[in-house]
Amino acid sequence: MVGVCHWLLLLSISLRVWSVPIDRNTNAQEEPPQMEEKGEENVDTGLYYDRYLREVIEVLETDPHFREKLQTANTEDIKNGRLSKELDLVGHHVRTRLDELKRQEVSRLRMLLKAKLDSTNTQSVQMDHVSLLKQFEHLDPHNQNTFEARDLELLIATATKDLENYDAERHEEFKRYEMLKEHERREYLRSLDQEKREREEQRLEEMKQKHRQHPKVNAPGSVAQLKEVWEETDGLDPQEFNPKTFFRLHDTNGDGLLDEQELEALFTKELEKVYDPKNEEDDMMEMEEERLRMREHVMKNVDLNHDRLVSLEEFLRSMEKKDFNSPKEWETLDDKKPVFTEVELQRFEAELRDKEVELSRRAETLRQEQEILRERGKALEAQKKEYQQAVLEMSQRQKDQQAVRRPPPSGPNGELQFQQESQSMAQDGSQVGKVLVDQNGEVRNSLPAEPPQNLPQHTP
Ligand SMILES: [Ca+2]
Ligand SMILES: [Ca+2]
Repeated sequence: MVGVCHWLLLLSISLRVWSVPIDRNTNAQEEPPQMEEKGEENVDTGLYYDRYLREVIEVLETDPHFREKLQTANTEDIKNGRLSKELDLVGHHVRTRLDELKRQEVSRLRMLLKAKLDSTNTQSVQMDHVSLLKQFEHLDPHNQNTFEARDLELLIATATKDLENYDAERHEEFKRYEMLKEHERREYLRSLDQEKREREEQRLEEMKQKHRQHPKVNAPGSVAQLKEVWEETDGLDPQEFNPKTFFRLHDTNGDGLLDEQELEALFTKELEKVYDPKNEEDDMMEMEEERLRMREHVMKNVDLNHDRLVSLEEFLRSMEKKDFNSPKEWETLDDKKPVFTEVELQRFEAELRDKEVELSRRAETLRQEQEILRERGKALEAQKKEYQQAVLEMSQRQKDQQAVRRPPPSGPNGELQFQQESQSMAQDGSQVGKVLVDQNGEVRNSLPAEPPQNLPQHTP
């Protein structure tokens, strides 16, 4: 049962652990354990090739031969690539489906590359796809059309490595978060005048002290800590504490193992002593870092075979370890040195400044481009007007020419005819130029006050 099953198990556990949102503990006490979730296909490893990984596993599991091999393979078989060789024996339709998945993945990676190149404004003179695709380690870039044993080998190796590095990345992310927080705090204080700054510094110091006042935190995984969960969370009699019962009670998905999330859930009680989302002085990001530290501490002491799972046997053995179970208080993040040094902070601030400069440079380029576009738009508009004017003049000229050529209108027997318009104008002639006197005795002229505009210009 060790081997790929474990790898897959580990993978699926990791999927669940990492799918939990960062702020999951803000309401941890009200929510039932998330193990009941059925939608495992919706959770994400956080790996950028998560979907590909999942789909490959799903397709492979549809093959009875490969499935059987999965059950009997051991860690060695995976590491030395023996399992990947079994790919040669899977059914044709499974291979076709895998080829298809790989082609989709390659085309997705190409798009990623293109977007990256576009965003950095890199003009790819001759884009060498193979060498660019080499930066992705989870598939073989030399063959972009079919899924081969090498692809499975690379996928397993890369996913395992990346998953193992995940905690390290989380610590790194937290460090950056803390540096940003410190940077902003300093900038803010710098922006105040001396009197205000001193007052603010005092307020921040008080908040810090308030945060540090909390009940004693038990070392995670120690009997004292577990007993507290037994009594306060499970509501059981402390006199009847039973490690086996405790284990079963907290193996919420009933697979006989405590995985990372089941383990982390045990620390909620301790974390609540230090962090309350309602308090301004308690930072929930720090609580998550604390939870991660606790889990790592327990795994280091309890997980003897390093499969990132705690078996009942490992659990019971940990109860016997005296040094692990010493009633020593847990050193929280606040008792530790800051997670970054002053030099690291300075480097981080320099990076921030560089980014800012780069951003304003890009904003300026964009503004200039916009300006050029606007100017070009204006020129186009002017050109359009000129063109319309030319068309108007041309059609007017045509009309004039036609009018000159047209013979005078004639009656049925060839006699000349009066034009209706001029006739009615003659009848109405009495009104033209007549001065009118209105009811108030004011003089009004029927002629327009101003000469009509836009009259055709006669050029000599
Ligand atoms: Ca479990
Ligand atoms: Ca283990």
